[in-house]
Amino acid sequence: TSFDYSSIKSNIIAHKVESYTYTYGTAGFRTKAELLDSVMYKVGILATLRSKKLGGATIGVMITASHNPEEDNGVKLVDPRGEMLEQSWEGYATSLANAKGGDALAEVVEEIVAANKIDTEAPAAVIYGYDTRPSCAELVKCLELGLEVSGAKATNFGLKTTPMLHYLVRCINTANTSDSYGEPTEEGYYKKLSEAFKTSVKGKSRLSPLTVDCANGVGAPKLREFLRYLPEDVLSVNIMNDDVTSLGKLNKDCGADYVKTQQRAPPGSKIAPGSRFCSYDGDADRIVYYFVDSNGTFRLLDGDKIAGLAAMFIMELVHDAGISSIKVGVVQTAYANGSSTNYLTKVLNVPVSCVSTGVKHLHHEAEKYDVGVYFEANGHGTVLFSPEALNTIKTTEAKTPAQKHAIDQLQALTELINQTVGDAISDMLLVETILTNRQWTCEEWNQAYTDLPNRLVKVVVKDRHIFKTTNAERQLVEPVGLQGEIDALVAKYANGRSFVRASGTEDAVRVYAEASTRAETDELASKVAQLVY
Ligand code: NG1
Repeated sequence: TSFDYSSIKSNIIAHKVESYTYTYGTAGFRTKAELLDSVMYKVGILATLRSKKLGGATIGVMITASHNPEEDNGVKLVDPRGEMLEQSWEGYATSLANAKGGDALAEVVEEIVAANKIDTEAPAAVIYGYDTRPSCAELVKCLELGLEVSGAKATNFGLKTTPMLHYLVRCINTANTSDSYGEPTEEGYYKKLSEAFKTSVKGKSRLSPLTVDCANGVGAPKLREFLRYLPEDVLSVNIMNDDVTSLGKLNKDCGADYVKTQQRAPPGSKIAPGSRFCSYDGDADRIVYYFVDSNGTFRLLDGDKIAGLAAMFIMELVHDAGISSIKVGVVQTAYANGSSTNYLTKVLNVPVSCVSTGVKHLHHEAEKYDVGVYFEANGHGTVLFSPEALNTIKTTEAKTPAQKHAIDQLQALTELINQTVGDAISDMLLVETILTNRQWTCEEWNQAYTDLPNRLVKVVVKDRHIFKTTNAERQLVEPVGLQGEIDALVAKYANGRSFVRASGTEDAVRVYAEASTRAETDELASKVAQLVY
């Protein structure tokens, strides 16, 4: 197969809705599945071009719409080290997707080729995977056509969680190097994580069973498969919401997004004081934990709580290992609860950066630390170890048994944590490792700090693009004057904080508010929403 302009032109899949404009945003392309066939074809071409540009390195394509409803779908590209597509290429993705007709498409392709000095005859390798959505089968065919006309060596990895695909891309590109990330198979992923977990909890008593809500998505079969690698006496898990065959069930009244936004357990979950629950989202790249306390009150342990737990544990290990050169940092967004930021900066004394919403922003900022812990409040995040930190952990020689234990624990964490992207299975194992080592209940974990009451409201406006922000999205610069009005409202509330930004994934504006009490928080959120409307 080779790169063939005439075939690229003649095989183009027409746009279903002429007037629709596609944007490659923080989550790639995402919209109603029926609008995506033309986009998939072009993403195939884009992935090929990206691979050719990078000397034939393997590029990943994941078809999923994550926590969105079942009728939606989406697609995102994965760069060679398992990271999200480099930002400068997002514009190419958008231009390709909006090109109507063969000639327009060929023109955009030529522009990308020229701008990046791509040798169209260079080799290209692309792997792809997809979630459980019924629309995936059809969309995969469109992607395959795009890969074929552009001459990529394409490999279908089938049903995968998003983080598994990221893992596979990194493994393939680092195979047979000193930087090898693991065996490039699903089994390799299970083995790596399960072995690291066994090491991490060695000698500790197993905790009570954990119930995992898999959002009726791909996390269900994959978690079940993974558990075959972990004996029941090491980790005990009950799986719920694992129906991936009935139509309409994916993410419906369950999953991480439901639990985080509704601040309640999915209907039907038999949650009682003492039990420990977590929820994945539809492609298993997010996780939140929760429990009911002794008073029967629902308590959410979200991404902020996970970040706090992970930072606390890693800082102690680094200290016990006697490796003072390794500095830990945490990255959050404006949606992080004010109490969590306070806990991190005042109690843990760890540096915290705040960046714009979207995992790519957090990921890049986290790379600036020796160990960068990053989580969005909604449960999407991971921990990154810099190459120097990895090397230090590997080469430090212990002088005492306690120091050896800490170094071994750190080493196991570097294997346990999926360092390409947030991963519900891997993050779950991280939390379980920490709780097991501490012999903690969720209630004890939750004691680190008390969340300020908070409210997230979605406001549908005529044109969300008029809302322009600065300062990691915490302040509006346009519409002119609106920020002043928000500030005046916020000033009336103790511990008040509120900000407004346009969603990158939905046609709406989001209003966030927090304050000392539930009533004040709701009032502040609704008043700010009225300003926006
Ligand atoms: P938008 O729609 O831009 O707010 C949402 C989430 C992000 C991130 C992206 C990508 C909130 C408030 N926003 O972004 O954190 O996860 O989706 O999926 O949770």
